[in-house]
Amino acid sequence: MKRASLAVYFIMGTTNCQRDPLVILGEALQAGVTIFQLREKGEGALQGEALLNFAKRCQQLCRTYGVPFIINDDVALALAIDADGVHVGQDDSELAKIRSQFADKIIGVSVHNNEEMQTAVAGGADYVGIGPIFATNSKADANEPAGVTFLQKARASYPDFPIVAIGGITPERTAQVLAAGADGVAVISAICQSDNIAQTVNDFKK
Ligand code: 3NM
Repeated sequence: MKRASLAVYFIMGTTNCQRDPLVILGEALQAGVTIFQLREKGEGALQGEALLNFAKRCQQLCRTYGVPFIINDDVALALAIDADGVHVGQDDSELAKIRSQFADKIIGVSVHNNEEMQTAVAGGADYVGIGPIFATNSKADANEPAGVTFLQKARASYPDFPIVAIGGITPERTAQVLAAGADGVAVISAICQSDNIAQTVNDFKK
């Protein structure tokens, strides 16, 4: 995948939203986010048919804007609706199996250390996510904030590999994260909860 696609990586699920999620996604796409991940988690998360329908509507919106549509964790859902890719964590099923199911699609993997990064790269990941860089309220089981130390190491070891940073990232913190070697920032709350998504996405892009 092109490293530039990771520039402003918007992640959202219905439980992250205080307004209509599809309106929020539409505003974010209109404002120029470069990739979108549906991450439907937590209390009150959609399931079954309702999730399937919501995912299809998100996918449709992403297609309108030519933005890749990624599904978090749920490989079966990603396959069922022919999403552009999946993002998996360390607990999710084996990368080799997922790679074989998603031959030409995007696979992202969350990594936290060198060993996990090596395994992800060797296993055919298209990009890795590194975090949480800063404290986050959006992931119940997030690790302690790690700062940019591992991000810098990862970039030094893999000069050309697509890397996105995640966790507590705001427009003000973006320059620091990019300087440490990230190709882009993955963001939930700073965009979802913004009163002015166009402005916020613009600030991230700057
Ligand atoms: N993954 P916010 S942190 C989904 O560290 C997710 O792997 C993380 O949300 C990781 O931008 C995180 O609101 C939440 O902090 C990011």
